[in-house]
Amino acid sequence: MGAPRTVRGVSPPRLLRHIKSMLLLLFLGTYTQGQGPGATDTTAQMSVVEEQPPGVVVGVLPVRAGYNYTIRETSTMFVLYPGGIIRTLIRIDREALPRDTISLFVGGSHPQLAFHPIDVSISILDINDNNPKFEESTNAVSFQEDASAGQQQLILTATDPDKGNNGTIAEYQIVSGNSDGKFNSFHPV
Ligand SMILES: [Ca+2]
Ligand SMILES: [Ca+2]
Repeated sequence: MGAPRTVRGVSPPRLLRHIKSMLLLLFLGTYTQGQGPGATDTTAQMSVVEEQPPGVVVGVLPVRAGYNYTIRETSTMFVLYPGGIIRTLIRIDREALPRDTISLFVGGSHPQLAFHPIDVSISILDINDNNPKFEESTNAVSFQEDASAGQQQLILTATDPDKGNNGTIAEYQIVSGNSDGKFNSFHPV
């Protein structure tokens, strides 16, 4: 057995301290990248619940003093107020949008300092504002007159454009025309 292994003449206890120092530097470097002004003030994530009246505050951008900010492409849904305040311009219907998240590019200009871009991502949050609908208003099924109990016929399922639980159909009910109780409905799992 030879002497304990060393790296570039660094003995094991020193090597351990060396590794610890490197890890600490790596951690601080990563932390600074994630938290520093260079990373956080050029992006902004916010959200707003759909179907609210126009003028609702969506969020506040990380603006810099002395800058003048504008939304670079005209937005039909959001407006930027002094101080970096973003408000809705219209009542937003999530179901009418091609996607749930809207991206805005906001630019800040300053007479002396560098351009300050901010990528803004706004999530439109769902409310349960739609009822399930059948694609066809009528759905014809037929049973033999002498059919035994328990015979089944499928009807087309309904759809609900809301998201997640808001758009999940838990059960179907026969609401009229079954006064003598000859039929029953159930939702196949
Ligand atoms: Ca719904
Ligand atoms: Ca909805």
